[in-house]
Amino acid sequence: MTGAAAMSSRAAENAAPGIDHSAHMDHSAHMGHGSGGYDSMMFMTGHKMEPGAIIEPPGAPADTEVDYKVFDIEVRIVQHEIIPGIKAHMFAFNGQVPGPEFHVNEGDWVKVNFTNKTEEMHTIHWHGLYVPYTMDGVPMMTQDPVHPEQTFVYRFQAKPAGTHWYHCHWGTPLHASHGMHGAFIIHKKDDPLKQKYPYTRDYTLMLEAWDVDLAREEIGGLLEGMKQVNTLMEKGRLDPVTHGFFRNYAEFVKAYADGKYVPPYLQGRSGGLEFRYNFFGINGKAHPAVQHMGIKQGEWIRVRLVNASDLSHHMHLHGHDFWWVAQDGNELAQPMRLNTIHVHPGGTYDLMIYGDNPGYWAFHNHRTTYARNNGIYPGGMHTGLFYEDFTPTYKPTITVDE
Ligand SMILES: [Cu+2]
Repeated sequence: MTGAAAMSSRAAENAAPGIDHSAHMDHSAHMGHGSGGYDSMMFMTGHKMEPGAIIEPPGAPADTEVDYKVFDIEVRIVQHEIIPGIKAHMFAFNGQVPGPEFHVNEGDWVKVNFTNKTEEMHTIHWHGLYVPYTMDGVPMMTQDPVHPEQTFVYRFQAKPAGTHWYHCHWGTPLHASHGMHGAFIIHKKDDPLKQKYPYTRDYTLMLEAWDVDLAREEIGGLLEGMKQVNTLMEKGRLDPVTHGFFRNYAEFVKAYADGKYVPPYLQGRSGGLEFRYNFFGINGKAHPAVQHMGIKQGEWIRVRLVNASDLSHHMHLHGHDFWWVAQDGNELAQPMRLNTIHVHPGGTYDLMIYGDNPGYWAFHNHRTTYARNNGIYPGGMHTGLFYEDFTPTYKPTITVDE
């Protein structure tokens, strides 16, 4: 009953004039759509198309009430070089892949002016953060997508502490993996992890997978499609039913029953966005272009793994064990000593490594399919742990980069 009541007040707020929502409210309560899903779609109600619009959702303090740390972030399409010879089309935050890494302190107030410099729609979802729901970045559920040349202002308090990330939540399978991801690190005051493992360096490794062929074709196609939709919307000629924009679940069901709308999953497209990932990487690069991690004998380093792909990875360190100390930003009650860790899609994993075995050591995905470039091994998700105060007794004939 609580869910149904909450839904009905929100549905009333979002209802277009003259639309009676009472019928579907009842239906939704029974069908389990009461507290989310299509019922909170806001697309066609109060939705702003104008380029240049600054969208300030409710739910967070104003500039005068708290002291915000302000960040400006924009998305545009770039040709990003993964390794020499391979440039891929990507949606890039501030022109870089991955996006800028945020470092804030627990409890800081954060304001992010997010500007869309592409012809596509986007949002930002703050993965793992306790933001107000109006700032959560899920299109059709908590906000309208951010249209071309618009700015959406995200405001929230940085919590909880730990390793988190952010990504686009519009067209997530393509957008989030193909550029729109970055780390969001919230530092804890007197971090207990730093006291237990007195690390002096802190590395973030965003784990990535790309289908560079699909990205090229699909981004081109999306931009064409979006241009058509934008033009129709501007002229007031967009037919919401044909284009699949509904205010609620009941409208969707009715349009389908009336034969006016054929959902994409029933259309001729077989498989839709079917990714055949052919490049894998760390921090925007594939081996051998991936940067190595430095360490010295007797030094602790912290390594934050963030899986920004929708694949599972199995990261293995040579010559050492590491201590797995946190997952999804939260310190583990019982750290685990491992040399291979299973990294779930979307998850973050914090490792501590102690330098006690000087040498050059691989740290790579042990699912070797993902340690290839276009099928050729070695490549992909592979980096190195390189001792800096180390005189090698043997150097292979190929270069070992310092
Ligand atoms: Cu996007």
